Amino acid sequence: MTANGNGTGDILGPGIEIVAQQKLQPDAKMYGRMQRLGAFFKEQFGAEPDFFVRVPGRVNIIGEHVDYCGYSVLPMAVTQSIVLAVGSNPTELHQLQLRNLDQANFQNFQCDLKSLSVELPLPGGPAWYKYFMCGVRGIEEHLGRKKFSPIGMRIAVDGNVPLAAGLSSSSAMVSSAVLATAHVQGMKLDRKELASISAKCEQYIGTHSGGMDQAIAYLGREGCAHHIEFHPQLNGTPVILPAGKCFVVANSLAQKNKAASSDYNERVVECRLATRWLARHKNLSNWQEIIRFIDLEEACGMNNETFESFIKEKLTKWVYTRADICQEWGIKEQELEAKYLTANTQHMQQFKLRQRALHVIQESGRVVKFRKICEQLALHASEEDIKQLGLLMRQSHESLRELYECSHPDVERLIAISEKQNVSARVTGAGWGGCIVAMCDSQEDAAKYINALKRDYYAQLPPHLLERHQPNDFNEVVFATFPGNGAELFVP
Ligand code: NG1
Repeated sequence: MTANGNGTGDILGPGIEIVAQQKLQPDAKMYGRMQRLGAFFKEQFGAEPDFFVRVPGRVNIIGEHVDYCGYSVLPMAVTQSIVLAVGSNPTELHQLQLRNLDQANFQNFQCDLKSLSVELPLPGGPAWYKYFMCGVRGIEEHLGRKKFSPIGMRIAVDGNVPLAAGLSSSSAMVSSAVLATAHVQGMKLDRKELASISAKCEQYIGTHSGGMDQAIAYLGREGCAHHIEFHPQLNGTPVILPAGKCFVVANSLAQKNKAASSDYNERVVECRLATRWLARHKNLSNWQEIIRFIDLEEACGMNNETFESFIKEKLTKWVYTRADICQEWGIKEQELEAKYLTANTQHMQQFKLRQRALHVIQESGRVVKFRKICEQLALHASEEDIKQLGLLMRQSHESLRELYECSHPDVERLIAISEKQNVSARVTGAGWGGCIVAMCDSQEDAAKYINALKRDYYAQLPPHLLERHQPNDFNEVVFATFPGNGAELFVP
């Protein structure tokens, strides 16, 4: 086993990188935070934790709403993270006990690991601990009931990833639960395997998401973004962002809890319907089973350009009704609902297949171009290339607003201020609120841009938000961000 030099893990051979156990040193960045969490753990459970887990949130630089269609994305891990202090429970062998450091907002939770279930209430978002339960259940399913030992776990949680803001707080929680449970169960901590388990089990929460957040949560590396591919298998390639450029995250403070609404799954359903529609036009006998654009592209030997022309040729309407789809496929509405809609999209009457498909194909092309330009820039700086990066970010946002319809008036206000400052910006994450990510030419430019946002957006917030964020000069809601490490495991 050799250390990979970045402190994030050990390399066990080609393609296998594990989450290595690190000794928690007093000079470690997380030392203070872990000490505080360890003290809280002791106060709650009367014992010291056995180990700590840290899993970051992420900001996606480009490649939005393409992961569940099989296409690659370009995120980076942020410094905000979920930290867990974990100990076994010697007295109550099958009990899982969860405590959140933020006692005022997150209730305590306890359950029996022998009868684990993640039942979700229908209206409203899931309680915070359900995300944790997803992770425990993910490991249980992975190992199988027989191999999964219901070893009691005591967990103290501390999270500082902004909630429902597109920075992947939910996946950081699910992935941290997967890592902690996997370690307690004595599993080999292979980063890609844990990322895949985390992506799969987060679906228990009800969203049919892709695997971007969980992949970067494990594969992130200090100093670089990652080009994450999902097809033919999960792969992450470090991408050096252009020297001197500074990425800024600004939270619109319009919260969007994906699991409490059907918007996200509606887009997933539209993409799946569009894929099948096109596959049928290609006379593929298994058209019903093809649900990701990337699989169709591959099956038909198309490339990005030919695929786009094909979409324009075969999806000619702006809106498809249930009747349009049923007639084309020779099915009844009941079959459409049962086979093609998800539990929370049964109400859908209209489907914007053309717009969604065009966004996905064009956005996937932008990701590949963005990576190529970054690679060229690493060899020699070019003003023209830098401009292209900015243009790709702006095009991505425009497409998300117009074709994917997942922006929000508050996000648009942030984008308009960015335009005025001549800064390229786009909504990041699922959208419908949440954060934007912007690219500034230097740290000084980023500071000026942040001041402009504070003056023109944050200082104008309604009183209840001003009261919460002004005392800290809005530093938690608008900040420069630098690529951080993926999941880490520390022993005291
Ligand atoms: P957010 O909502 O930002 O965590 C979601 C999905 C991603 C991806 C993006 C859109 C989850 C856990 N994550 O991210 O997989 O599809 O939207 O690009 O649902």
